[in-house]
Amino acid sequence: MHILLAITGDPKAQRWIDAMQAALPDARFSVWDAAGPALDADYAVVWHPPAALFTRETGLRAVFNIGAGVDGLLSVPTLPAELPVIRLEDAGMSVQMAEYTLHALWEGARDFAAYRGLQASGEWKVLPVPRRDQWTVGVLGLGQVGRKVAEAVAGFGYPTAGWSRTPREIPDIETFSGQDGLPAFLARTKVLVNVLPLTPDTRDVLNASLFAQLPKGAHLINVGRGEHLVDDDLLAALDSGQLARATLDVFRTEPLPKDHAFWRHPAITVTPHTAARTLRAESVAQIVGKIRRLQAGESVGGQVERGRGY
Ligand code: NDP
Ligand code: OXD
Repeated sequence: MHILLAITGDPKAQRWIDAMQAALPDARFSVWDAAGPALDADYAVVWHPPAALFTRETGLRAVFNIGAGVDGLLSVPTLPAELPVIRLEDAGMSVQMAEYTLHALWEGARDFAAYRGLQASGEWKVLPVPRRDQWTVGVLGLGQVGRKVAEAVAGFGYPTAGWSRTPREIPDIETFSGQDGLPAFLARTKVLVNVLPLTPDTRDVLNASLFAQLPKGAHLINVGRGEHLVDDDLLAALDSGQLARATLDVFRTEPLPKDHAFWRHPAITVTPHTAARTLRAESVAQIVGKIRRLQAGESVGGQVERGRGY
């Protein structure tokens, strides 16, 4: 069995190979080399792979994406339509996303942003007791990540809802689905958390019309993808007061260009696509387990439905 790694942006590909080799001692591993020959690889393990990989390696049985979101892989024009695409399922990312969301939520709900301002002016001032029932949280996307985020937030007693494509039932979470369910979901949501996958249906979903359906002074946390957000609509909503704060981890262009208005906006917090890091040990264990099952002719979870884009 030959496994090819093409992990764009990670100079430590050898560490992935070492970890996979330890679990699959009989397998052969290679790192993608644009100038190299065809390897007749059986599996590819990738992140934003080059288009040439799929024209050269035509015998692949499956491609593993070392992230939850497959938008960067599905957009590769040479990706064969029938090639199974398998993404990471949680693999330690959901708990990180929950931590990130709670931290961003508490900027407002526990007044941390306000206290920073008071510290800057040397003021000892206790703000009114926070009312948890007024900090309604709504999570767009109730998959591997969104569900964990919603459950974590609900666990702290915030009234929590979630929105998905198909109807879902989750204890302690008010659930909404489909376009018909969106207006009622937005109307009850003060803090909107986006953990949708990027698909043709969800691109630009965070726009002026959506912001207008949130209660005035709402907060946005975007940990999905930059292409979900219409940047100018966010700036306009913050300037008008329709939105009060935004915490953004993902951007249309990454790294976020130095001259982008988000960097300096007083109501925006920027982090460099780090809400959840891919954890090598967890990811390798998951991928190796799936390769073993595929080799045994069994089915595996996390297979992307190409028609719906996630
Ligand atoms: P899943 O595929 O497990 O879940 C996707 C969820 O989104 C499902 O609940 C699905 O609905 C819902 N959904 C998809 N399309 C629509 C739609 N058109 N309308 C309403 N709901 C929709 O994905 P994950 O939870 O694993 O990951 C979600 C995304 O989070 C990733 O694609 C990635 O973009 C982002 N991410 C970002 C990270 C970061 O560091 N910033 C790290 C990890 C992930 P249904 O349940 O009906 O299928
Ligand atoms: C992912 C990501 O999709 O890191 O896993 O953004």
